[in-house]
Amino acid sequence: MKLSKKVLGLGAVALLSVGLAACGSEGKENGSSTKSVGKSVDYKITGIDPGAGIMEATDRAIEDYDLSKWTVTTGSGSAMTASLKKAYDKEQPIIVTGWTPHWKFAEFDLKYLEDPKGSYGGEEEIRTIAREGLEKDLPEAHAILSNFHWTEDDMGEIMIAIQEGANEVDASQDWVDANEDKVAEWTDGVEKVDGDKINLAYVAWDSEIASHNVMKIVLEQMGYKVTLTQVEAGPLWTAIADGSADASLAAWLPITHKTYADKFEGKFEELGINMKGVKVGLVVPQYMDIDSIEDLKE
Ligand code: PBE
Repeated sequence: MKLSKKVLGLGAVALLSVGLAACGSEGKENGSSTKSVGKSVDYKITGIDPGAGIMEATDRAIEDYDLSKWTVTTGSGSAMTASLKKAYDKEQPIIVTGWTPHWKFAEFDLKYLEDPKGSYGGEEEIRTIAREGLEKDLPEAHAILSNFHWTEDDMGEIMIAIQEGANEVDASQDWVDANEDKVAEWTDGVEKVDGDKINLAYVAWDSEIASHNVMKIVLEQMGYKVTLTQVEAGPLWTAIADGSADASLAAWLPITHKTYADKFEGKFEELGINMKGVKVGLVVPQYMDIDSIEDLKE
C-alpha cells in the first residue's frame, strides 16, 4: 500500500482512501502523506540503550541539523527492532538508530538517511580492545584476539540464524564448525592452555552477540574457561580500563565510541580491527519519502 502524492491526483487519493479505510487512519501516515515526516512520527527517533555511541551521535545530529523539535527515545537494540517490525508491518513511518552489519537489512527493505553534515562519521571499524597486562597474563588469548577478524557476511550468517530462531550458542557453533579455516588462521601457532580463565565483556547488540559467542567457542576450543559478561557500553569500557574484564570485540571506532576511547586513553590496549566497513546512522523503511537527515527539518 504505497501511496505517492506525486503520482496520484487528488481524486485518486480520495477514492483510494475509501478503499483503505479499513486499514485505519494510521495506514496513511507513511512519509508520503501530506503530514510532515516530523508530525507523522511525533518528532521521535527510536533509539537504543543510552550508552550506545549511536545515541550520542544522534544527539549530535539533532544539533547539527537544527532539529530542536525532535527527541530520541531510549530502549534497547531488541526494543528498537520490535518497534521497527511493528511499524513496517503496517507500513507506518518510523525512524530508528541503525547500524550495519545487522539482520534488519535482510528482513526489511530499509535505507540510511544521507548525512551530509557527517554527524555519524564515515565508515567505521569494529576493533578489539583489551585490558592492560593481558598479553603478559594470557599471551595465547591475546594472540588469538589480536588475530581475530571476519566479514559482514560471516557475522550476518549468525545474526540471521538467531533471528530465525536458533539460539546464540548453536548459531555460533554452526558457524565455527563451517569455518574451520578462518578459525585456524586466528589460532595459528598458538599453544593450547589448561583451563585459564578469561572474561569477555559485550553489549547486547545483535552484532556483538554474534562476535562474542563465536570467540567464546574458539577460546574454549583452545582450553580457556570463558565468561561472557553482558553490560552497557559505559560499564564495558570502564571494566576494560579497570581490568575487571579482559577484553571486548565491541569497540566501534574511530567515531562511535570515541568519547569512551578518549576518556580511557592509556588504560586499554587496542588489539586490531576485527571488521572493516561498518556503519551507523538513521535508518528508515524504503517506503518513506525522505532521503536525508535534512528532510527531518520540514
Ligand atoms: N551500535 C552497535 C553500537 C556499536 C555497535 C551501533 C548500536 C553503538 O552505537 O555504540
